Amino acid sequence: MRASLTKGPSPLTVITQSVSGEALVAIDLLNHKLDRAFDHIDASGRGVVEREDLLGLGARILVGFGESPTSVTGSSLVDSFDGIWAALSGTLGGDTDLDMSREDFRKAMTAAFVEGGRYDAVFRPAVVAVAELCDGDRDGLIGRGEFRTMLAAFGTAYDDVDVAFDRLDRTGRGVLTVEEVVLAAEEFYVGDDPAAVGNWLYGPL
Ligand SMILES: [Ca+2]
Repeated sequence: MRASLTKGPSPLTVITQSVSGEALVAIDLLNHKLDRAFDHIDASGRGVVEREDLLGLGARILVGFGESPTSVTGSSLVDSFDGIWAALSGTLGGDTDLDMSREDFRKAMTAAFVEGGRYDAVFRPAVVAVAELCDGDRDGLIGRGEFRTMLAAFGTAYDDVDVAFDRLDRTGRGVLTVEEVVLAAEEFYVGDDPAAVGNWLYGPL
């Protein structure tokens, strides 16, 4: 049966109970997360995003950590964010100056990274760059404060950061590993498993 979908405190599980069919549930979950990702980029709430908006998200992350966009770390983050935009716009005709609607963004993310197989080559490097920024002393561990600095750039509410951190910190150690955050991002952006911990990367869905 669908026990894995109907237990647990996520408000999304309530929504999914009314949807018939496992495949449809999975698509709804992923689209819901992609909409959240769109909102992270559309910080001004215009309803469309352009290249500068995605680079702006990268810039907010860098500012949060006091990292220059021209440092080695900073430029690798900027370059990888630019690569994501190029891949997305490439699925929509190739004009990198286009305005992307929420629906366009869903389609492009799905075409490039969910179904298109470009996640590892194009998206993961951006995730790794962000996760490594969170690990300022390079010991492989990310504390709650560093995680909060990252999520602030995404516009995540203060309390939701704590919810996200506690969900991702499966063993209750009080720290996350860089690898855990990188895996959570993959589960969030291209995963359709309703039970995946990574669904909680930005707090409750
Ligand atoms: Ca660390």
